[in-house]
Amino acid sequence: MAAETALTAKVDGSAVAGLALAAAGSRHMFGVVGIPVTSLASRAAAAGVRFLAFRNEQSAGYAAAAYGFLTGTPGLLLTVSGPGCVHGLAGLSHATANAWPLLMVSGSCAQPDVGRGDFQELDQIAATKPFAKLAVKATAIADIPRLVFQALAATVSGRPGGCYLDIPSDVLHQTLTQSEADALIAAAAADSAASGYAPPKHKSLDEGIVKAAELLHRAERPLVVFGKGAAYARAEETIQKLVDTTGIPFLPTPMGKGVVPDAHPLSATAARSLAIGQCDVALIVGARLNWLLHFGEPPKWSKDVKFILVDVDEDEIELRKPHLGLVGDAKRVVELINREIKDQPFCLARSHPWVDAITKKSKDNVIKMEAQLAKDVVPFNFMTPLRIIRDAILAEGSPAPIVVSEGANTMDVGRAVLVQNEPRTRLDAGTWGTMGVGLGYCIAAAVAEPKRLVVAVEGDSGFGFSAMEVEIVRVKHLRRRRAMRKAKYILWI
Ligand SMILES: Cc1ncc(C[n+]2csc(CCOP(=O)(O)OP(=O)(O)O)c2C)c(N)n1
Repeated sequence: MAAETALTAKVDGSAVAGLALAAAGSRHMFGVVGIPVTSLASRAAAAGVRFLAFRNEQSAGYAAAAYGFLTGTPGLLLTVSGPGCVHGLAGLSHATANAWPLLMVSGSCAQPDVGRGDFQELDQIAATKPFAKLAVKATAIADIPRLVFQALAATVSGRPGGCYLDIPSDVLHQTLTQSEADALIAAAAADSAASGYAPPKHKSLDEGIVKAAELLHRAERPLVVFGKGAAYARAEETIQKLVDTTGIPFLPTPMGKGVVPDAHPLSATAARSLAIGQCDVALIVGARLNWLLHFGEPPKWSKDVKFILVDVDEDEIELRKPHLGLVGDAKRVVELINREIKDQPFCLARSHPWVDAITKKSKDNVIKMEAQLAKDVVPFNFMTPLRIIRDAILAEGSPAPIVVSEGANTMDVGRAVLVQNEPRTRLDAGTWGTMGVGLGYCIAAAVAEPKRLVVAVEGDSGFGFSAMEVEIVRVKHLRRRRAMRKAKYILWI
């Protein structure tokens, strides 16, 4: 009798959304509540999705974006309608620019009141569309489960990015029975398992893999470059194997740092200009040939360099027109290259002129930088505090702390000085150079990687964009005593 009552009990749209998010595997949601989504947040929390309440949707969005990168699962952002949605656009667009999976869920005004000047009324589909891979609206309660699963799947399919789900307030208040809700959620989960998360089908890679291995083998000055796409794809073991077996020097982009340890002897980070200026074949894995890599063009790169571009998105290959394009998941493609090389192994000796040139240049540059770092300059320049922070981070050992970095000089100098020996341990302003990401990133890192210490190294302007969220880091959602005990160093730059 009790079970029957439970199944015939009515649940509203907020509860159905919370249950669907939980059923799809979501564990955390970042956002700001208010009309009409307060109940959605509490229903989701009751279903097992922890809600992290922020001061501003902008920071909550940056947190959701970083969470997507760190966990490889969609970060959730919840906002109210109108201005809340507009604030959320910062996180939605940042996620899409960085190719990180994020689902923004916003309440919106009641459908019958559209066009009548309702409270916080906005055409939120039109507002979010330019920044989202998919922007959909639930027009009735029965739509919610299917759209939750569809939008979550879209965030991670192909090139990851931001998606948007709009739930009008009348839909949040509609009801159906618990058993109807359960059936809709089960059907949406089954549909998604059948189609949603399946990797996109690409042309056969066989020919391309043989060509890639040949190009690397025949190159006089090969280079492996990897970015945060490789970090997102968990390609660390396969890329390190490639570097170790072939002896090819490597260069990470800022958030690719740590995919192969910075301390590895074949790191070309300290000889970046030489490496990209003189390499004749560059294997680019999970990194775009955008401004961060000087568009792959002279004068930074040689005009004759042959790019082998590995990207999950065919459009990226079309855009860059590399010598050889390989469409696929970074980890899988590099695994195939490793397998091909295993049949015809080659390894550049440390005495190879190219490796030797990079190693020498790196050593010279490191010696120069260490001489600068050794000086205790007071009042602080950028080098002295960053050396103190670097040494403190290295002293933590493994699991390595996650470094959150923003600012102009702070971030640039920090990139050179701070060492990443484990993947996904650097979070910075990213592809868009976005200031304001810092505190949201810290909160995301603390919940996504609870065993790692989080170290924020920020310029005062960057910090000021989201400083108030520090209250959430320290008081609301981390166990205070643990957080305080772990805060061994607080340095202001
Ligand atoms: C959203 C956004 N607004 C503005 C900027 C422009 N901008 C670039 S760096 C910077 C401030 C850097 O200063 P600070 O954080 O103090 O770092 P420092 O240069 O002192 O290391 C600003 C405002 C930006 N990159 N992003």
